[in-house]
Amino acid sequence: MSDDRKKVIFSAIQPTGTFTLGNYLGAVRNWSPLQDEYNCIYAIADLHAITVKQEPKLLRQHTLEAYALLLACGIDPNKSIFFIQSHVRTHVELSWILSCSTQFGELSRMTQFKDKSAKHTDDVNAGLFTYPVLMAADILAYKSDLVPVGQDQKQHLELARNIAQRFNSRYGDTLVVPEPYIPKTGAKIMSLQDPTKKMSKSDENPNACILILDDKDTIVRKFKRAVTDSESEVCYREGKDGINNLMSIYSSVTGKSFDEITSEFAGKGYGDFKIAVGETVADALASVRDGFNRYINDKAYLKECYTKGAEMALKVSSRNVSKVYHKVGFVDNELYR
Ligand code: ATP
Ligand code: LTN
Repeated sequence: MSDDRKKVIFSAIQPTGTFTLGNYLGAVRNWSPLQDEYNCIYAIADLHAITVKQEPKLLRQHTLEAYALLLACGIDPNKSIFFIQSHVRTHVELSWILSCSTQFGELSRMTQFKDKSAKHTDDVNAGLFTYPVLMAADILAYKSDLVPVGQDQKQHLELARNIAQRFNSRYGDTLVVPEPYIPKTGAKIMSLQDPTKKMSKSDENPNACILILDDKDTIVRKFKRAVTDSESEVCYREGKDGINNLMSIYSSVTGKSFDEITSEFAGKGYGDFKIAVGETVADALASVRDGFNRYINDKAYLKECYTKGAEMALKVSSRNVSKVYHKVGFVDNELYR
């Protein structure tokens, strides 16, 4: 019964490729510890993924891989509602309603739209433009209280809040206005080759990012090649972007403070530090890799989990969305579950 008073958390991740250490430390690693304290709802955002061109076969594969990977990261389908976004039709339905409470001007100001439309000039499609409305629907369909997101998604969350407030003032209190949830850990991880840029799975240089499924040798090799500076002291200081990034990574994985890390490596060079960071990261990711290999090879279990997740998600969201339909003035539909 006390479950009813738990706050609702919603988050999602796009299956646009293999996840990086940035996605892991900045996002998905923080999701599993929330499961005991909150009612967590997590999705693989495949509808969002097609706003940029995807090879259909690969999208299907990446979606299942993302699902398996999150199970390996500790998302427990018995504790959370964990599903594939396209399996739950209410997201698209609510998205249309919300788009009629969203202004063209505010969508035009979204920096992700500006960046992505500049990057994919041959395909500036309407989905890329209305992407944040679908994201608002994901969140608002579950009356979510809190949304864990990285810095890059904050503007979209702010828009979701504005849409909810606008809808409520037009139609009466219906939608819950969500708050951002900033995890205690979750540093922004930078590229190993250009530490002024975010580590990103779409980086063309394979040495720039650590993939969650890289093996130990590859991880250590990439860290050995990480760009640093011409000094030799391991300490966190402005201007030492490469070392600062390695220190953030090491600190996120071990829980050690920057001062502790500086003492640990006093008198040692960058070479030793890079190897230590590489080995520590590889060891931390080993259990995720093992779990992934187990889940991805058990398609029947995956299907059982995502089917159950979608059933539960549809049940909760259709209750909320049918209230929205009613408020808007649609004739009640007996067929709407
Ligand atoms: P793309 O290269 O396709 O833009 P991406 O690797 O930047 O992808 P997203 O799918 O946009 O990743 O992000 C998924 C989640 O991971 C978001 O919550 C985002 O904040 C987080 N995230 C992505 N990259 C990093 C990073 N380098 N450091 C910390 N968090 C990150
Ligand atoms: N746009 C997000 C993924 C995403 C999301 C959401 C995050 C889709 N729907 C709802 C939080 C809440 C991304 O690319 N990281």
